[in-house]
Amino acid sequence: MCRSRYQRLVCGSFAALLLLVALPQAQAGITFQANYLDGANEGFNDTSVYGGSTLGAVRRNAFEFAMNIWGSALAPSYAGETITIDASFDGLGGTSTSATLAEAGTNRHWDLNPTNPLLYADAIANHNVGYDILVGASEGTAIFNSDVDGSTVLGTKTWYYGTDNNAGANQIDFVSTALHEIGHTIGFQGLIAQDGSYTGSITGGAFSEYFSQYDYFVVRTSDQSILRNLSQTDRATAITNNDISWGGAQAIAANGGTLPKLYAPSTWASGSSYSHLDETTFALELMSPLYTDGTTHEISALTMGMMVDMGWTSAVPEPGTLAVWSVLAITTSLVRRRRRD
Ligand SMILES: [Ca+2]
Ligand SMILES: [Ca+2]
Ligand SMILES: [Ca+2]
Ligand SMILES: [Zn+2]
Repeated sequence: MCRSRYQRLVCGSFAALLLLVALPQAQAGITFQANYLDGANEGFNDTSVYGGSTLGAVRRNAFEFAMNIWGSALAPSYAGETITIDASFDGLGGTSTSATLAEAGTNRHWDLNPTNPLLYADAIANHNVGYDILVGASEGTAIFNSDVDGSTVLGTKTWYYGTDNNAGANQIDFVSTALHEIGHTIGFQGLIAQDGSYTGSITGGAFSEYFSQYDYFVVRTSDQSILRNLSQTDRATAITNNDISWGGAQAIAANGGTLPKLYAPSTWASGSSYSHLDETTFALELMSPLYTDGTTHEISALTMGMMVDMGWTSAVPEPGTLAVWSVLAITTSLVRRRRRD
């Protein structure tokens, strides 16, 4: 059933998905491109000799390989649909046994319907409306930890920049990490805080708090209440009590009819809790919070189901709604992926 405007969009996206299945050659995919922010001779521009190439070139090749996997997996809603990611390598620190591998997120959210406190990550907003809302502005940011390649952080472990998913025992697969972070940049990211409040806000907006297209689908596992409809206190309890799951129809179907469990350890982990699949249940899933040896380069049906639930491949809305968008005046925090040995 399609009742609200939002649900109509989801139904439209399902029709588009069926078309994609029937006519795969007709879909060109979405173009992902990187805007490398590193300085001369560091990060993605590092000129150190690496194999027969340079370290920077090898890093760029691996990141672009990951972007192309996402680009092929998503169907465009308009000609030339492009997602630009600000990408860099920076020292994010860590210890010999634990480190943030990378962090990423959308660069902004958009309010597509002022009568509803629902915000869309930039890339999904573009996809929904059928054009680039803010031309010239990158949609997301991904920062990778350059310290991993040093001898202190995670000891002798280093990044593996090959694209063949063949990282050695002492290596961390960069492509799978990049795939994970790109997922965050295109909307796999909630706006809830540890205290159960939503951090989205709009200057002059009609609502006191706003939630994202990700928050829209989170439910309390124990009674399947929609999380955003609970009191702030009850939300705070659920997100630190292993009691949240994904309530979107496409992902549930991809998970065999069971609501996919989300990561909600008893101790709130900023950047990890809530905005990932549950680590214990889904250790090898792309969007689990911890890097696990054996992670693949596959965007699973479960992950794609969550993306479709959130609006990817949805149809372009009616032109009559185009005049009402407003800019969200918040800076979005970044979501992290960690390594723990
Ligand atoms: Ca840098
Ligand atoms: Ca843009
Ligand atoms: Ca290291
Ligand atoms: Zn993550």
